[in-house]
Amino acid sequence: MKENIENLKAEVQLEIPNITNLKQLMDFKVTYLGKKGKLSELASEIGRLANSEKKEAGMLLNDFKNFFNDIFETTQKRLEQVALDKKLEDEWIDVTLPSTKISVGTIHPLTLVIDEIEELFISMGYDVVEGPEIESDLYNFEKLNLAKDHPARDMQDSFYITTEMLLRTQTSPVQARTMDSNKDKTPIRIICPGKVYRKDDDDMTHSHQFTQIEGLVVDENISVAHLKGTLEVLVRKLFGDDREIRLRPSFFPFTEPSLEVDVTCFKCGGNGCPLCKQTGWIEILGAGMVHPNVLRACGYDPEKYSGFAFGMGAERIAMLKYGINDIRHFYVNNMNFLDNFDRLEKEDTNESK
Ligand code: 2NL
Repeated sequence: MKENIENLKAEVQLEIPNITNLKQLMDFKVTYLGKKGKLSELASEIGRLANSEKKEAGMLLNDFKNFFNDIFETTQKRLEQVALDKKLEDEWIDVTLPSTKISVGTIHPLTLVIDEIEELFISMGYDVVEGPEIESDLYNFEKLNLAKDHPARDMQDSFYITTEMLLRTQTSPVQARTMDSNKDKTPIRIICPGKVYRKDDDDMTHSHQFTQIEGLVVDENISVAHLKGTLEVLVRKLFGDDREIRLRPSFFPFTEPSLEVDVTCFKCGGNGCPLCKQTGWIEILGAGMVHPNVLRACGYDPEKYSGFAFGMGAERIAMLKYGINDIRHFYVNNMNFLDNFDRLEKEDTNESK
């Protein structure tokens, strides 16, 4: 037995240098210490030994097991280190390489203006309502007091899809739909932002597609005073607490009276500068009292109800607010413009904190 064990030890020592990975090491262990391994083979011979030899043989087997486990452990540690070194080598990363630039999206200036206005009006109890961009003649014109032969219809120069359907020229049809579908004819306070389309030639201040934000209030006893107060809150939110407004007579088919709204120049405070063309005033939006014909066409009794409405171009507001000189900037998705703008916006918000 003693000789057998010595041979087995020598065999192990001879073979161990040939083991180069952990899998081989595990197999190696099974070959020697496994259930049907070489040690078991020797152990099974104990039965055949004389009783006096059995004890020593048991100790020798045990000694081999310890011998093997020692070698196994050292080899395992060595091979684990080898495996780790290889993994580190394979997965080596050069942390000094320049990183890939991740561009972070910014909020579009038009979205900022729309969000700011929506937020203000929501705080005053208005609902934000949206509607279809492809409109019927009925809602885009007829219900808004532009009869079939009304000259304004030609003037609008619109994108017709059929004789009855067109790309909406304003967001007023959304408001007409809201009044129309309100079966109980209860008071209404809404603002309607959205894309509108007119057959304009594009230049610095005109675009065939732009963004309109309209507002509408319908209730009993609504007057121009309510309109003026509301617009004052709006322009002070957009252009600063010191702003004043003035109302000039104008004409829209859907309002009577109709008004043009000017705000005191936020650059020079009203003294005159290039931005306000030395007048001290900047034209900012159109407004008026909802025409009785419009109320009637949308199912409201003009004897009982009155209302005010206003409409503005979000692009114009954004251009004035952020000093943008060309309306086409909003639509070309030039990242230099949008990033630069984003920086201005951040400085702006930091200042106001
Ligand atoms: C402008 C002027 C305006 C309205 C829009 C309106 C809507 C209904 C009834 C009456 Cl349902 N009026 N909207 C009123 C006055 C002016 O827009 O310059 N927009 C760019």
